[in-house]
Amino acid sequence: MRWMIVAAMVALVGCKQQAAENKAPAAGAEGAGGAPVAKKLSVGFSQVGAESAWRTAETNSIRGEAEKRGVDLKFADAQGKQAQQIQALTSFIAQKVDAIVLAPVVETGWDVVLTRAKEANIPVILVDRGIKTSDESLYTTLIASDFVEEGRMAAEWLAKKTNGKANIYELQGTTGAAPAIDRKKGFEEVLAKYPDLKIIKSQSADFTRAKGKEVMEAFIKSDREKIQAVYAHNDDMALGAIQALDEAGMNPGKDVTLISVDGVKGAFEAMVAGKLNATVECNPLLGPLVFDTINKVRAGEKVEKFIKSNDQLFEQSTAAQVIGSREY
Ligand code: GYE
Repeated sequence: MRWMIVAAMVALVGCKQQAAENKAPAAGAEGAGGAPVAKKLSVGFSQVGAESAWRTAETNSIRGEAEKRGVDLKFADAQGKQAQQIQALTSFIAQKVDAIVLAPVVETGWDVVLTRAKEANIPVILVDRGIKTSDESLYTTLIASDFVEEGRMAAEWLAKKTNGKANIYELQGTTGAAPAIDRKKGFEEVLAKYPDLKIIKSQSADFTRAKGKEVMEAFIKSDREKIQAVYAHNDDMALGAIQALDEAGMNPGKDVTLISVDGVKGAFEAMVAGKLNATVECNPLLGPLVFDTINKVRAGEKVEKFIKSNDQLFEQSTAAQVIGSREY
């Protein structure tokens, strides 16, 4: 009897050890008893804020993917302030994270903090917005859409829709942000070919629905009879503008042609309702690509400097068919 108990105990200990070994994928790390312990990948993510439905979709995609993969994600919401993003990055560097994911609110002013990340050997992955820097080695790659191309697509569509003739009112994104600068640039590039397609007024509404409504109200107050088209750098601002036009009794989608960028659910709903005319998609579901890229970089594989999402334009006429399959 006694030998049986001893044998059972030996077998049990053996089993436990085997289980511990199976659970130990990490290289180098060792637990208290000498058994290897898994080290989670730690990633710091500095997000702009929560100004738009697009951004919320991006946050959910990156957080959701981190959870799925068991990544220790340190998430910092900067509430639209670059100073807070710099603070977050400084703290990620102090915590010696394995990688930093940065969605930069504006294009300039990153060199000092990114130099610190580089000195600490922490790869920086830019997501959704690019930066201007004199030293491209300060970041590993940019995963984003081509905003200049989005602006061009919006203008070509509007030119066709209006036969090259319209008074346009533009709602710009956050001043100094890559998507605001580039969506304007691409749009104006195409406008140069159409002398009667003109931007009459252009103002920043910070990518939010509330400011989109406010700025549109001011445009209506001063220019009511002139307004024929609205180009908004994102859907949220267009939705705010639609509200202002509705309240002024101006028939958005019919008397006033509206086009915006992002392709969020709310934009599709507005198209189905006949109030928004078109939207240029910009993919926010970057989570899987972000972590695949981090893994590649850590494995020493070379990655492209610009990993581009492919976007397409959606019109009112197909919105009802497509809306059910939209993921954000
Ligand atoms: O279009 C807008 C958001 O950086 C691409 O930021 C992103 C933009 C997006 O607030 O809705």
